[in-house]
Amino acid sequence: MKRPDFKNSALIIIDIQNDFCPGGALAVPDGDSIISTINSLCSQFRLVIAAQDWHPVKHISFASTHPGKQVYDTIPWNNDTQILWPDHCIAGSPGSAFHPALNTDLCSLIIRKGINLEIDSYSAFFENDHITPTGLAGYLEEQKITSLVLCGLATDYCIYYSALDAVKLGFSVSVLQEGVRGVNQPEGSIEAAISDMQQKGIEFI
Ligand code: VGL
Ligand code: ZN
Repeated sequence: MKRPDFKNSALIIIDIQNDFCPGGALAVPDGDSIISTINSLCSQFRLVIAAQDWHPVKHISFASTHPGKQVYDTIPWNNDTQILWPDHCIAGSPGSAFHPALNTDLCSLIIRKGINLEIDSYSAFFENDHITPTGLAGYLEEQKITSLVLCGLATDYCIYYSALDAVKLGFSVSVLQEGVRGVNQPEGSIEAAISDMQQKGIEFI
């Protein structure tokens, strides 16, 4: 496995929030087990950025917003399918806070996504319409960053969609294997996401 030169790379830490960790509303199995690895690597990067999933109450991605729907049901959305989640990462709630063990001291930017009531946003770059930018690409471009290392939660959603967008935007993209965990909802989604990322030239380091 090739080790990229972290000195010229940005580490993008995705959604390590209480609601995605054990005990949270949308807990990723072992979600908190990646935190110490991530903390120990931060100082090797030129830039460290963290993303937070950040939803208003009654967000479109919540099952509770759609009468008669259950968690993990799907609804058609904009020629796509929206999976319905438990209420999670409500802006400013304890569940939306970074996990207390995560050290964000070296983060130069914290970017929040999913803030629009009508659109979910898995990727840290674009909302799920794949058009509306979060601003992250512009920030990285201004900082002359061309190489990214992604870590955080969840492998099969926010990591996956962020990685694919980053490749489309022309970044060189790696995923920190020991720094990601997935929800595996539906069953098999972690494996499918990993094999698709590998096929698209994303390196697991
Ligand atoms: C995420 C589901 C819903 C994630 C965010 O961070 O991967 N997953 N919202
Ligand atoms: Zn969300």
